Amino acid sequence: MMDCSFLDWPFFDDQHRNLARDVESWAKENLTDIDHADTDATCQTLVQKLGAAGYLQHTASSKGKLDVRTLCLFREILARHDGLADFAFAMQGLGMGAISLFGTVAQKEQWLPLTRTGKAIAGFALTEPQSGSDVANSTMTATKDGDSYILNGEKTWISNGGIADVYTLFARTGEAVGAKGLSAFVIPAQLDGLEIVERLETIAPHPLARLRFTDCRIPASALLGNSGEGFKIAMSVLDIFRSSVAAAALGFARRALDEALKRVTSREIQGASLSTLQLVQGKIAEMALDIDAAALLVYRAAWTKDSGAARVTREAAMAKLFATEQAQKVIDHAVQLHGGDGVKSGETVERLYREIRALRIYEGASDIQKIVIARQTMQNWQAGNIDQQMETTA
Ligand code: COS
Repeated sequence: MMDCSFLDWPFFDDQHRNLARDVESWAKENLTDIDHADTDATCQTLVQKLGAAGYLQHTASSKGKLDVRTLCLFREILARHDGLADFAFAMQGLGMGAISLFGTVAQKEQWLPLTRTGKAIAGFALTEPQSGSDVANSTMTATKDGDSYILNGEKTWISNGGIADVYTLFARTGEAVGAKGLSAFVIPAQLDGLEIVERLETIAPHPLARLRFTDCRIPASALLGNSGEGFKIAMSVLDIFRSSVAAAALGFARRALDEALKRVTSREIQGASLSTLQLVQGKIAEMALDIDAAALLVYRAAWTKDSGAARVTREAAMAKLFATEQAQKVIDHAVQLHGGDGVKSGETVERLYREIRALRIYEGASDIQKIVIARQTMQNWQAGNIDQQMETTA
């Protein structure tokens, strides 16, 4: 039985607690034995099912505000049951995040009713072959031509690439060099000049692709927010979704602990349960501690954003860095406690071991999160924010 005591923490309202219980029982009924062989078909089915259950309503907002605690609870629960279900839910949110936060009424009316019901699949096209971590150096161009923009360039590692119906896309519009010369757009996937040039296979398969844009004409009304603000739009979306990546890592880690507990209490060594060995107990203790510490960081970041903070860059980066790195360790312990079975294809802990790895890389690698945390900590110190806060509360 999973420990649900964290739901009593003061980060949550009763609506979160009720929703979490509802999603948990839905997941138990709908997410057993999900076929991971055909990821495209499975993701399409999962999006439809999540849409039919009404759950994708939470991935986008026509009022410009997403409830981050809800997103995190969904991802934690779905990831504990099935990685592709978590992916299907999360990408609807990430793909439409910029529209939710910065879109016009017309853009929201065109796309959100479709993605929130599972009738359209969304993607987030930011990364390029030459710029993954260094977003400010993105080179894909969107050149203004009368009432249109012309798109040229490539995007890669695009989740849902190949099955998405709509993408949020970031491209250089040239107002300035670097971060201040990028803009965000919302574009349909069916576009003359847009091709899927490569499908990307990974250790834990998901629909992923490299996209090439050749003289693609889009209307000026596809611009999201103001031109030149694409970098800030991308970072604002990532501030929300990085906490949710951390929540998914937490879900994987909780599942690994469940599996480890099942194993050590059912397996005997030299006539006694594995769970009686102190070295085994040491591992269980470390896993439980890492999980609780990660959960505190995840829901601290989510609660801070939901409580009205303008930016949670530092909190989200801390949550993502810690939860993903520690989940990798927790899962590794679970594999070790399973002995040979831990590396056998098809075992749950073997799947978790493959699934967790990418979370330490995508939406800002661990190394980038460290840079973000250090910069924010130094900025706060230089601005005297810490002293001021102490004086206010004294
Ligand atoms: N919210 C709002 N604005 C932000 C912001 C945020 N989270 N982060 C940065 N900005 C603003 C800064 O305030 C700055 O604006 P001003 O010049 O007006 O002050 C501007 O954006 C540029 O910021 P910065 O100088 O920090 O940009 P850098 O090029 O140094 O980039 C990192 C910073 C490395 C942190 C950023 O590129 C990053 O997060 N990279 C990882 C990208 C990623 O997650 N890729 C995965 C793609 S999705 S799978």
